[in-house]
Amino acid sequence: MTERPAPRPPLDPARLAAPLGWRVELLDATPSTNAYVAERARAGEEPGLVVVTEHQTAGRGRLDRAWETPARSSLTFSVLLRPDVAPTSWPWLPLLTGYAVQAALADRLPDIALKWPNDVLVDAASGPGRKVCGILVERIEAERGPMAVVGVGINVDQTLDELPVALATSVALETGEPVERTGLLGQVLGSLHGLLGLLDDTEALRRAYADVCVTLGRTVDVHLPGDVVRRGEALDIDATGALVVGTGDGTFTVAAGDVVHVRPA
Ligand code: BT5
Repeated sequence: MTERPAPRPPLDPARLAAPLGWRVELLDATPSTNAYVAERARAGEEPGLVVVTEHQTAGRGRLDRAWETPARSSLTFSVLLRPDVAPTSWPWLPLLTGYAVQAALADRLPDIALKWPNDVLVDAASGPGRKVCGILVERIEAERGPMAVVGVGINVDQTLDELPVALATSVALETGEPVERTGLLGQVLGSLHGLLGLLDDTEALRRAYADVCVTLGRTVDVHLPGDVVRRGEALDIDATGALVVGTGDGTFTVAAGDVVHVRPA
């Protein structure tokens, strides 16, 4: 007879260390924390709301892709923000979020890295890597101006057969140890909250981001809408957070919002 695995423990809001001024709400299940928080924002919610769910049943990725996670296996949450920065700095928010997640996980996953624009990967130094976290930042028009819904999905405790795609992993799979999700959630929220100030200094953010970004220096295929693929060497991140790609004919830049995929060539 095969032994049933022990049920996964729930998150414990009483033990969650939430950043000052952020209000954390925990839902048993919801289709998408991004959709839920966007709705609350349109209904007048103030920045600082954090919604976490134990079971996201219709999680969204970029460009209508799906984000799939079994109940209690991961961290799926969204933070509502009203960044008080110039419109040119907004594209940095998803990159900053990836940076904050990698900073929070770096103790446990020393080879964690970012793939531009905002995939958080492990073991990506010489290959495609495995995705441990996905980020979806959406801008919404609320009554009192634009707001950002910062959505984060971190694979924490999934087993290999609970991951929806081959090049995915979870923190527990990588470390071989169980992970206490409430503590990790507190660390990730603290990291994001603490690093948000970098939006005011995008040059410092650019340098910090470039340091942990495995895309730079690689030959990449940039997949654009309409099945257009452009190959070149990823040279730099520019002041707006766009990727600068060198080709035999010069350079081109591509903004995070315009890209379908960036893949090692
Ligand atoms: C992302 O999109 O990576 C953004 C994912 C954001 C999820 C969070 S969870 C909280 C919040 N609420 C939401 O509804 N969403 C946000 P993208 O780069 O488009 O990657 C999506 C692709 O990743 C899919 O097409 C699959 O190939 C793959 N994928 C799906 N689930 C995955 C998982 N758990 N781990 C790794 N890869 C996954």
